Amino acid sequence: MSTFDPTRRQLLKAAAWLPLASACGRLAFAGDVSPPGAAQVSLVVHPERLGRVVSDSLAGFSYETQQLENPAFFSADNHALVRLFRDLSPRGVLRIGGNSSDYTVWTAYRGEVPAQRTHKGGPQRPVLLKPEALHTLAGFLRATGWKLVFGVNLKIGVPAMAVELAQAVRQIVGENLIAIQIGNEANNYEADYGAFDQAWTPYAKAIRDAGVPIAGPDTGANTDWVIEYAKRHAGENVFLSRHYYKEAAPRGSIADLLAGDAGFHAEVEQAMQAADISHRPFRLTEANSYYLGGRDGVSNVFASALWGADFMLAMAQRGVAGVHFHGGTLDSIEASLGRTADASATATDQAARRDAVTSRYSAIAGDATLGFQARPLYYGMQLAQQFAGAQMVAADLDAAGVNLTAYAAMRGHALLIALINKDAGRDATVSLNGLRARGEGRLMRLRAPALDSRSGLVFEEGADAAHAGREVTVDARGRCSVVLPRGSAALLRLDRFV
Ligand code: BDP
Repeated sequence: MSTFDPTRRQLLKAAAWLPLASACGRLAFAGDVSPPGAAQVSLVVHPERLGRVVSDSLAGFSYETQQLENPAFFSADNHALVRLFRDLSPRGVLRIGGNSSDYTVWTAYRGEVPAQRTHKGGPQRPVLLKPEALHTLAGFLRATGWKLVFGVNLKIGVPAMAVELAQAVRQIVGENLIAIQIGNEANNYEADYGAFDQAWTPYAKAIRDAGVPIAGPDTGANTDWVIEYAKRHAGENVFLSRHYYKEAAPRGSIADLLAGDAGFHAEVEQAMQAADISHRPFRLTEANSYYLGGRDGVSNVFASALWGADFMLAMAQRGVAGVHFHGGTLDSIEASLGRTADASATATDQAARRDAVTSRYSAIAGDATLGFQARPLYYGMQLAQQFAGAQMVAADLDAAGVNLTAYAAMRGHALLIALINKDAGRDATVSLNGLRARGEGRLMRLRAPALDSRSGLVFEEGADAAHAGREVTVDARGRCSVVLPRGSAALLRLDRFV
């Protein structure tokens, strides 16, 4: 990245305002100066206009089944990975699946498995899943408090093996298994929904007859499949699902990612209608910025944190129960795409080596040998996960043309407001109205030196919620203002709001 990059220069300039920037109400107003040229944004909060209750398990992860080939990866002994999961959420959901789940051979299965035809863009060899990997996975789930959604093959066409694997997962993981999903993105290999349904039905029947819960359809990009599946099968399913990626790498850019995806929001609303009618949660069981492994310099930089926080909250606002960001080691993702990883971990410093062995879009970097660390996306997830269990409330935003989003929710007696300035060029002063007069709380910022920063991120949410970030006070007329530099986000928590 060049230091002559104007975006970076402006961001650094804007960052210089940060020490002054958390003015909110009378305490800090005296010291607050709006950066010259900052757009005047207004947000009116309507706590009486209640929206969706955000799921406890909003933040989730998705990994390839191939990741289980090394039973040491998802293991209670990986303390750093356990901590990263727990710190993100005490009630998260881990989805195991991806392309490699459709190529997985369960080694305890004694029946015939047809020779698998490899194809361009898919795994070149079957994944061999051993019972030991399920045992260590079960330990990892116990250590983290997370639950499991597990994908079995549809593509191979061996329901008997899928049933045996589903039963083994259920037996070994126990109550921590939420559901089995059958087939990964079958829209990529079944001609249409009817063909999928026909192939899926014998699997679903056999797995359900074995007493194991199912979910689906785990389609890649077909909302119409979700709707049709809900009509036919919702009653037999624990939840409904599909995936999301904005585009295929190497297409994509920071500007493209931060522009958002209004078309997808509309699709989610349709899927949610189907989910609501059938009283089933809807989860994005696999999602990330750019498929085909992610885009370097976009999926793994600070921009992905702002995108991830905004994406999760936009989904939560529409009622999506979970967003599972796909990731894992570079070799697991590259294998899922029929490619060989070129993970030249030659760097001497540990952080760079962990980064090198990790897929570009993964929110966590590292492996069982090198240890683990958070990537930028992880911090964005942390911000959004603060809304878990809260109830969304209406907030009317006039963004004055700035690419800025805002979300408000009530949790217990506290009001939460997330402000995300995704604009690379404009700082904003957000005037908040409709707050409780003289309310008090904390303002926690999510920031980094620049949108393309890979490190140096700060999310001021500390373990000690009472002292995280900065104190803020609302004025006597229920107003306060927050200066939000370009390319940064903030979480405002006003305690004893009601
Ligand atoms: C999804 C697949 C997953 C891939 C991912 C990608 O389910 O296995 O790793 O795309 O292309 O469609 O990055």
